Amino acid sequence: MSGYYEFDTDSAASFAAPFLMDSPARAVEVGDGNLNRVFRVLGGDGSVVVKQALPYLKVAGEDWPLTRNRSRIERWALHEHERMAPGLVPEVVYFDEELSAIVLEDLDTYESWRELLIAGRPTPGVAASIGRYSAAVLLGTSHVTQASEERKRLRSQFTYSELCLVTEELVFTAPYTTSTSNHYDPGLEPFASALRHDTALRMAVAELRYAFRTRDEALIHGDLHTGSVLVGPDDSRVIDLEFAFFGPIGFDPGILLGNLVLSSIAHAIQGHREYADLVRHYATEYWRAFTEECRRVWQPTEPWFHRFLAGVLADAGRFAGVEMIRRMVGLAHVKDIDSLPEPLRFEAQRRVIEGGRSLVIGPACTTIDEFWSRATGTEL
Ligand code: SR1
Ligand code: MG
Repeated sequence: MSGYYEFDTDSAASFAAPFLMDSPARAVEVGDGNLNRVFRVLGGDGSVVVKQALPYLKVAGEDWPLTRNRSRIERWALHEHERMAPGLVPEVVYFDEELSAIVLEDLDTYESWRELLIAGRPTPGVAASIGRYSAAVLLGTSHVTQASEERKRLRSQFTYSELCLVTEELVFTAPYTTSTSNHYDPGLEPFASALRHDTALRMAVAELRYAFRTRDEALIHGDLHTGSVLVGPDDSRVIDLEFAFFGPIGFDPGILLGNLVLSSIAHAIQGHREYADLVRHYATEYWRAFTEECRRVWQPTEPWFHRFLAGVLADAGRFAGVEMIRRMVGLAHVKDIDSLPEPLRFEAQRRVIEGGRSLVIGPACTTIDEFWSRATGTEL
């Protein structure tokens, strides 16, 4: 019989008390995520975070049941990514398999990168640090650098999970159908309908879905949007690794770059020209740090290197495109755009869909500048 029960603030506090020097502990629920319950548990002299997987998709309600396997996947992925990119993910204090609960260090002085970007605050160094994280974990778990025995072991540990199916549905399928999980402003219906009737686009998206399913190139984060990055006073951390699996290397850079595009378009539409350009600079910094870190771990004389990177950018551009589109018409939206007042919101949504489509069906992006120009519909 399973000893699983859903935490409330009292049970989360009792569960975490042994990890705090000074009991008694008290808990507050802090998560507003789509999949889990997250509590901050405070003792007299310190605090920890408790993240518990629920047996259903929180955002969709109990009608969308899920196993709690993602908790174990996240715990394993935190371990592997910490090995590849030390100090760039939160420290795991304890894992309880039966309760599907991870106790993590409390990053209470950190803020969500998405929220900082929405507020128009400069975030120096963050993009470069996440670019290095991406290169370290993606190359580090790929055939490029990982010994084949170890990779074989990891490959059997991380299978194509239930959350991969959620991504398939929410990113690659539902936005191009009349799925009831989609939602958008009524004014966007002509654009949503155009997506459903765009054969060239649907074919290209189906090809990307196939790549997502079949190209087991590296242990990717699987959901690397700007809300999955916490920014601290001295460093940044990548969180929420439950979507991790062996997938295409270009997926994580694509999701991150796509979300930076959303932020930049939201600012540009509000007339925040300088900040929109700063976000563009962050995208360039992310890509530069990614490529520099790849170069560092790659044999300098390897002739294939440039072509490899060109392939990653080509994939990233297309994955960014589907991410942008699904955030406009699918189930999970982003605050960057949804918080805009009308008519700015409509104009932003229209531009995002157009940019996303251009990335997905157009030729492969060959430079980060070309990516940005196509994604935002601005001059090269
Ligand atoms: C129901 S889960 C919705 C979205 O939240 C996660 O962060 C992923 O992006 C997923 O697609
Ligand atoms: Mg997430």
